[in-house]
Amino acid sequence: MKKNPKPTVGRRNFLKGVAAGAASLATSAEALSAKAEPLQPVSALPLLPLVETDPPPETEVLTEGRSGSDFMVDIIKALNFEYVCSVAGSSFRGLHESVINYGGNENPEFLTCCHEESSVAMGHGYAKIEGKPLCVFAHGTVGLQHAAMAIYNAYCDRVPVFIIVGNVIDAAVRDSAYGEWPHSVQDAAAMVRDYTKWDDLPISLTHFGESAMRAYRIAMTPPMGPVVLVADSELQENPIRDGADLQVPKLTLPSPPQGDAGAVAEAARMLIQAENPLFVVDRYARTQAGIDHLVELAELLQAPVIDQTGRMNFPTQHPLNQSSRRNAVVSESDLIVGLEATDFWSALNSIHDQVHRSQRQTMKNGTKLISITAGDLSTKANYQDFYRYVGVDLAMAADAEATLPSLIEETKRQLTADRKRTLQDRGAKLAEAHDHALQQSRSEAMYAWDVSPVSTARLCAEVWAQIKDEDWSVVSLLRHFSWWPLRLWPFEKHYQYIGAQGGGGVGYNAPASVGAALANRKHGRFSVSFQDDGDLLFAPAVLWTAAHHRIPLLSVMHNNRAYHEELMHVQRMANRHNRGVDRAKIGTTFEDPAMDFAKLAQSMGVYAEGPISDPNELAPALRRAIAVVKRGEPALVDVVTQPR
Ligand SMILES: Cc1ncc(C[n+]2csc(CCOP(=O)(O)OP(=O)(O)O)c2C)c(N)n1
Ligand SMILES: [Mg+2]
Repeated sequence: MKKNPKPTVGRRNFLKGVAAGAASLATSAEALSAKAEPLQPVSALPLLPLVETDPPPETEVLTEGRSGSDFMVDIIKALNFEYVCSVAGSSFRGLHESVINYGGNENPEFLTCCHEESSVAMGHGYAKIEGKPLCVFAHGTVGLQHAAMAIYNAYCDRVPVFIIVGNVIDAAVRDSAYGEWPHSVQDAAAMVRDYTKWDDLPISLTHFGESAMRAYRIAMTPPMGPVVLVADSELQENPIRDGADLQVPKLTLPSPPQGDAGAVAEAARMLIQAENPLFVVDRYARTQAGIDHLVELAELLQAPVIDQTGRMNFPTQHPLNQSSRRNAVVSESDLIVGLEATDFWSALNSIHDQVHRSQRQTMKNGTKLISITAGDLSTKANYQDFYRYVGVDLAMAADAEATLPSLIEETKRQLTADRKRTLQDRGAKLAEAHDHALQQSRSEAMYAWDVSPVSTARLCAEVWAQIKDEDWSVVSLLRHFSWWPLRLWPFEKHYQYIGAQGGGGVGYNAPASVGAALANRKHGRFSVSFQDDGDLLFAPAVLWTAAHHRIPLLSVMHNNRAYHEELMHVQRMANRHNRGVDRAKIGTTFEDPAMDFAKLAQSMGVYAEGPISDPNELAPALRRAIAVVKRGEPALVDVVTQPR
């Protein structure tokens, strides 16, 4: 560890210099009025006159060698973060400077964000592709307040984000000139504690190092989630004490929890004996191996899979994928296995949203249920993202992806040749039903093919025609887009879809798609996002971040000029009261004036075209935008669309 160099300017000499400057100011002021010479630049002017008094005994130290924040960067580097996403904030100015200078602005590289919600949502999207968190720096109060919704989304989605917030904890050193009083907080993480997995406030550098390693482990152990570390500004900015013995602690990630051997054997027995077993999966697969294992198990049993699409879990065009036939397969099943099925209940029931909400159980009475989920290992009380309680017959508090290999082994061990033969029949029927559903989706996609504004299915097909030969990755939500890509395209690889936002917070899609595209960049993948208009309006400046950092991403606007989901809710209420639906537009649409998203994007340095309402203009516009993305930049095509 380097020693701190001695201060180069003593306070007494410094004040002498000030006095000499004052004398020359008097002279030059006289000269100025006599000769009317041009004004000097401000930087050339000496300081204002000061009366020399006895200097205080201590010296004013102006420079130092290493500060605490340099050690914090050693820790951050040891954690292998590629990026820090951040809106600058003085409570972490020490860390900011250390990342870009001491750390050389490489691993991590500082990415300039324009909203803390975007910083965190970029981390959310990035982690879903890369399988690990990126780092976010935020101001401890106002920054974290802005970040809160995105943290909530990541928490509900069980996605790791590593957040460091600055804070001036010692009231005796706060400088009100920089707003440090309103920007300081007794317990910074308190406001997000209900929806983070862990937080800490280290009070020494050794404590910081250990807490950072602990935070990373906790964030990365299923169920994963965001963590917050508070970096006190004094700890960042004070010099590292001479002789301080600072070590970077070792990090080993724990292997994810697997289902107990007895429970796995029992599950295999139940799966083999069932007449019609079914898998329901939601936040199951993190890796390609997760997808491949589910394919292997489903094929072994010739059992259908319903994908609730929280992740890319199962190939969309695999014959056993029965997601579009949910009610039919659920009602036929006598055993249903939930794999990280966060909202298992709604796969087994349906709700009708009428004056009196009604529910209907879809599954047969007597159907047996198994759940394998790491969700059982961590639940909090306040926020209700744990969904309706389901009384299962066998529950494994374990990570489903990590448990599948042993479940496959056990199933193979118990499966007799006789039983295997009978399963083939089941598979053939399911393949036929899958094929039928796919044909139906294709024919539904043809409705209103030529209509203007453009139908969502047509837009989906036009994009497919242009990107199908790329190594593509869909980095957006698809729910508002009638799920068309999942219904029509062959998704097979784990990075081809990133699922939804977890907590349902709008404003996620634009930054998460930039974060996912950032992760895809080094793999040379082509990232495409179907971007809702209302979502982009929350924090559109993430487009500038994409342009500035050369993040290749094709954003195709699903511009229905509305918060259409909310419009439908207001229509539902108007229907309920028999008052007609025409006024439901009030407060839910963006029509007068219509927004120009191409201009918005262009103003931030993003290549953009549109608004396009004629479907025949799509192909050439998409081709031009794709060429831009392929040279390493973001591009946006604004398409005015049908509502859904
Ligand atoms: C932060 C936040 N505010 C409000 C809502 C309520 N909300 C749910 S969907 C929606 C509409 C979003 O509009 P857009 O992204 O354009 O999608 P569309 O429904 O038009 O397809 C809104 C406002 C929310 N989910 N999150
Ligand atoms: Mg919209």
